[in-house]
Amino acid sequence: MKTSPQWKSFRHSLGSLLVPLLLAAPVHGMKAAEEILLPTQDAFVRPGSAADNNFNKAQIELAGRTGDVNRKIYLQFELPQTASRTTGAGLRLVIKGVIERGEDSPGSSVPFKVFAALHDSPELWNEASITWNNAPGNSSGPMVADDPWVKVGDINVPLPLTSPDQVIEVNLAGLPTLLDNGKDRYLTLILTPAIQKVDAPGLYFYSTQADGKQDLWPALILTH
Ligand SMILES: [Ca+2]
Repeated sequence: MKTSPQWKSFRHSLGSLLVPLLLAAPVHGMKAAEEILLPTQDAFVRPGSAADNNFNKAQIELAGRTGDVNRKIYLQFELPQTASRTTGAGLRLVIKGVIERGEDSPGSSVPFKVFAALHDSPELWNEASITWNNAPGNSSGPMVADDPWVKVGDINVPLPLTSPDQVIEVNLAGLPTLLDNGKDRYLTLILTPAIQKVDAPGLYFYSTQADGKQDLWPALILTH
């Protein structure tokens, strides 16, 4: 995947975040380069009465609620040849809004986890047909992903949000090892809630269906 146009657009909108990173490299005598990958597929899934429904929408939703309003996110990336040299990784997401908590919930944050696995075919799942019932790695419950997925990072997003279109970046500390050891070309990240409570708050993020808003799409940032 070519990086330049994407990189430029991100630099334009998120320059305040990237510039310090870029400036830091020569100071430390490193030649770190950042590669920004956009998902080739993204969707979310819900259990229960929605378990056979496909949610390939302009937003991807995550929530640690119980029952059929629980939500997991699936993101797929096509990896570049340089992926095996990755030394650091982060998942950038732009929050479009909050799935409000119910009156009975004390929730003041949204903790979630990111699981990763490599695979050799982009057809492992498709954003237009994935459901809770046919999603790979989804037989062990709402807060985990099956083997061979491994947890590579987590985050706890405090509420209320600090700004419209708030940007978060999940440090995927476990991903470089996975990329170094694997040869397969496709990466699927599964985002699961880290809690499960009735009416727990959730988040929804811009997806790649947010037309003309590429700056707001999910992005995997690889440093190598
Ligand atoms: Ca999608």
